[in-house]
Formats: sequence, structure tokens, C-alpha cells
Amino acid sequence: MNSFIALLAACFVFGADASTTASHGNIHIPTGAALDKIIDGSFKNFDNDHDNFIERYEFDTLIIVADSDNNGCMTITEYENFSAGGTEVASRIYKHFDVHNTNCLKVSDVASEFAVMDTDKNQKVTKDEFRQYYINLLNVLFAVTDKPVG
Ligand SMILES: [Ca+2]
Ligand SMILES: [Ca+2]
Ligand SMILES: [Ca+2]
Repeated sequence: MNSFIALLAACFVFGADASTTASHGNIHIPTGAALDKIIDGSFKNFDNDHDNFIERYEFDTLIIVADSDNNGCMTITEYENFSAGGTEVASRIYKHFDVHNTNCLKVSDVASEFAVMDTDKNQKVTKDEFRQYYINLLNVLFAVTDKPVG
């Protein structure tokens, strides 16, 4: 988990220069209006009270909301149904966070991500902070996992 956080942190440094990377091989990364729509939808998923900030409790609540059968685990299917990003993006994001392949993500598994999103550390995540995080995450996911296997 620590190395993953470091990877995300490093990605913030490189993120500004990675904007030319729109696709990797035959994997399609959403860009332009499609990406804006996903980011908008995802942000609204978090921002439960519609004040245009993601607060800590809203972030922590997300998994509980997405856990549609209320068994304490957000499975990949539950996440795919909940996510605004489409099945392919959603499944990549899910597998990225489900490092032990449990198909059971809990609040504690992603809790540290809030601080990663909140780049100015004011305990609120703005749309811009979220957007930057999401784009960085997509770049990490699609760049890292598309390396030739074997
Ligand atoms: Ca809010
Ligand atoms: Ca569940
Ligand atoms: Ca902030």
C-alpha cells in the first residue's frame, strides 16, 4: 500500500507533463468531453450534500453507499454498477485498489486516498483537485498495467 501511495504521489509530479498521453495501445482512455462527463459524474457520486466539495465523511461514505447488499464489502460488480466511469475504467480502478484480490473493498482500504486528493490539505476536495487526481489515476492505471506481460 505504501508503494502505491508513493506511486500516486510521484504521479502528481509527473502529471502536468503527461497530458499528451491520451491512449495506450488499443486501450481507450476517456478524453475531452467524455472524460469531463465521467469526472463530473464521479464527483457528484461523492458530493452527497452538493456543496461542490468532497468532505472526508462523504469520501468515507462512498463505499458504504456503493455496497448495495450492505455486507461490508464493496465487490467489483457493486463498484462497476456504481461508478460513473464505465465498466473498463471501473474494473481497472477497482483492481488497482484491491491489492490483495479479495473482491471486498472496505472503507479502510481507500481511506488514505482522501489526503492524496486534497492537495492543499484544507480537508475539502474541490472539483479541480478531484479532476487532477482522477486524471493522474487513469494515467497510472493505463500506463502501468499495459506493460507487456510475461
Ligand atoms: Ca460535499
Ligand atoms: Ca456488498
Ligand atoms: Ca483541498
